[in-house]
Amino acid sequence: MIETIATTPYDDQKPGTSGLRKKVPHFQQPNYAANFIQSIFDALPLDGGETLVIGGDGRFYNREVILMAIRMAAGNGYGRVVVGQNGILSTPAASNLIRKRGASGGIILSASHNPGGPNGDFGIKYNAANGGPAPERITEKIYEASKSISRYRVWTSTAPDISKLGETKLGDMVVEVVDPVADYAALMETLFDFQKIRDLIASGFGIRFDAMHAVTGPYATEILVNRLGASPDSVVNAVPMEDFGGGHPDPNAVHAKDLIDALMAANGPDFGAASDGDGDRNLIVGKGIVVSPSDSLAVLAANAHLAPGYARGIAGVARSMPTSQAADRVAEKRGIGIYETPTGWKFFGNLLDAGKVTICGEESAGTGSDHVREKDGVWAVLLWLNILAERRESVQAIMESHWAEFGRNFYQRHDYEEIDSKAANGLMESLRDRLASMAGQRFGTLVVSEADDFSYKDPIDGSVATSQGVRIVFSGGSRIVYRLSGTGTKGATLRVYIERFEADPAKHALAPKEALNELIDTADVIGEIRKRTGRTEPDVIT
Ligand code: G16
Repeated sequence: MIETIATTPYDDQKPGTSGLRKKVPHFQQPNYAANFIQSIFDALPLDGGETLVIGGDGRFYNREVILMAIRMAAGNGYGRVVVGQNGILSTPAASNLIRKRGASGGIILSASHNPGGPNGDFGIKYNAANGGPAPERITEKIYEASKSISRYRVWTSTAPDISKLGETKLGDMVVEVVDPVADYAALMETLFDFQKIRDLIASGFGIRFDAMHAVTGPYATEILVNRLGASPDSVVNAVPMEDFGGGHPDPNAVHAKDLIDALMAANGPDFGAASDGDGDRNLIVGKGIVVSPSDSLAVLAANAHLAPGYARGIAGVARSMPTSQAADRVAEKRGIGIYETPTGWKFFGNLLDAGKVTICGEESAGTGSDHVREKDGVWAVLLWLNILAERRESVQAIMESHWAEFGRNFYQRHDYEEIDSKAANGLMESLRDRLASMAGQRFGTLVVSEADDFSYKDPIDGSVATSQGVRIVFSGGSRIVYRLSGTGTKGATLRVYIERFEADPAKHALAPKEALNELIDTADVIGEIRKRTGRTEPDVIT
């Protein structure tokens, strides 16, 4: 029986860069999650009988909300839900299932790389029928619905056991519990030369994949160990845990330090990688070298044709605005399209659907292709392995020859976390106020050539996104970009992105910090970061 439960709205359910993210206790307020899920359903044109994919990254509170979402799907007329066993689905695997099953959409429970546990973070996002994050016109509708919600609909009886594979019914709706890995692993086999990668690994090429006690453990174990022959101990922290083992599942230099240390050791493995809470981000490390996400995008774009799934070449590349312009250099040389979008995977969806681009990437450790409509951590690892298996060179050698061919875009992102929101907004406002007078100003040897607040007009549907980050460009093409994160759950996070192009191969071996020295100092002068936030150092540098 469908029950209609009275509720009252919350005023803070505006989705951010990637869905609604809050602390777990915030989500545990009465009806908080149910309100948001009903707002999703209310925002959609549902005819009844549709298929909905449901899954999450296994973090604390995942199971409760999944069971609720199943009952609410039945209460709102869905014909079928496809749920990952035990509620587990990585974000790219969910995207794949939505597409493969012709679902009208999917609900993915994750706060991505943010920590989990009873006092950690939780999140809900909706992905549309193309498998990609809902575009802003839908997230706006969801937010509007959440502001006036007065009831939600739920099927009275409890949801079926989601630990058992197979189909059951809840009212008229079929609940299908699926193996979270099977369809995804099958898709990977269509894109990459598994035999070549198996040969590489069998030749003694050592790998280490750090699943950070998050969702990719089962995916990496099945693909790298069972199908590609890596030794079982090459996948570490492989068991997903509700609190990620107390860690922070963000594959960066701070939180994946163990992995990086292992790869810096003289007798360490040849290739290291890590993924995040929900499996869409990736970190690539070679023996003695950490590959920056922007460089990784450029290398994958330049070499994708070495993998069978991309043998015919790629149509184009898209990157988020703050991502370094290394990929642009590949696109220019290869004569393919290059697109610059705001931060957020949702902005790539239209370009991928229209066939304008094949590969997309972001500085925030996300790369992916048109095989799904999300960034995909394990995919990036497999494409790297396929390239390494073809080229039989070290990661270091591949990076050096890439820079020699295309030049090197030195790059760093500086994060100032949990700063006072007022101070952060003041800093951004002050920058915006000064934009018009910025061109021509000199800072040391740097002269500003242009300065703006990035806005984007989607070339496919004409939608416009404004205030997407302040760009200060200097003559010669160096850049400083300032923006506030849209995924934090406490205070504000200021991100400062710093980039300089170097054509001279004799200078490519410099450490990024050295190469970017003057720009780093200038970022503080122009942004008045110390003065306005009281911070003298960033919390994280990636
Ligand atoms: C999300 C989005 C990404 C975005 C990232 C960082 O990643 O999906 O597209 O680049 O947030 O956003 P921000 O700089 O606003 O924090 P994820 O992995 O958290 O879903």
